Amino acid sequence: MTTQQPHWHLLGAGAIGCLYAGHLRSSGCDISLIMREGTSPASLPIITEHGGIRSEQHVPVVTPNSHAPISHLVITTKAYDVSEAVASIAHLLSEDSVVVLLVNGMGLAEQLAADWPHLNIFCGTTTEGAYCLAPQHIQHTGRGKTRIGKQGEKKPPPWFEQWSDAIDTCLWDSDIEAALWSKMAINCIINPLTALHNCANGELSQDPELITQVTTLCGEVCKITRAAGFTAIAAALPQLIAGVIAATANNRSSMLQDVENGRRTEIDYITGFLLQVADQHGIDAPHNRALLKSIKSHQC
Ligand code: KPL
Repeated sequence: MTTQQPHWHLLGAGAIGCLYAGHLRSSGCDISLIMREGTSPASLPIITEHGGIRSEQHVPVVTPNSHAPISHLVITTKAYDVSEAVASIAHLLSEDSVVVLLVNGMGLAEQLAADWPHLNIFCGTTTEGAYCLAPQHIQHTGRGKTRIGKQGEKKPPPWFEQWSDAIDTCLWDSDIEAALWSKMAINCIINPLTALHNCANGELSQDPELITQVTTLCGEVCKITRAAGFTAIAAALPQLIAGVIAATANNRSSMLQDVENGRRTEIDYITGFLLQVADQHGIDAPHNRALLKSIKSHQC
């Protein structure tokens, strides 16, 4: 007996969203993009450029006014758009709809679960690199790892096989909270510093003033990480940060790109979340607090 493959819907057709939609579609998965009301084409081409090779996948489009129920949803919006985006399609979700939240920062799964307790929420994090050349036209800059998991679930659900077949390195992570924390800790240091100093990630290990700032911020993040119970991550954080800076030396961080394009940043879900945890543990983190303030004063 063959089990029926789920139909996925994707909310948030930015660079990472298009990367997943293109990969899932090209491996034969049934997937539709959820676009704003008024989007007229019944399908859109997703163009991916990678290593000089261009591929194109036509993906069906639906809008929040459509009546198609959503059983499996991937969310790749900006962190601050998640609540409103889910609210716009909440009438299409059912009792046990699966939601895969692949969004920067932390705290969103808890917020979603509080607003829509019936959803079956999984979280993910990725080190895939991509940016938009034009709407639904992306440059895939670097292959990375995607980790998906759900707190307390050791084994992946049946649908995960589709993902591991479609996405180059897609792993089930039975400790997804640690993976999300580790990514957030890295983003707390690299993203605001590169956004404020308008530099590529690699500058953070070249410029003496920036090297000092990385060390100071890292000290505060380590303390909070340890207090939050992620002791192994706290111990490895300085090497982890140095490794990511080296591996992504030519990248312009997502926060720098947001600032350059006049978009709101995701700082509230990165440094903002870290500082909430610091407050819960009575830890002072003046350098991260100052960075949060500077980034917020830069954004419209
Ligand atoms: O995740 C990133 C981001 O830019 O958001 C890093 C790892 C810092 C790579 O640029």
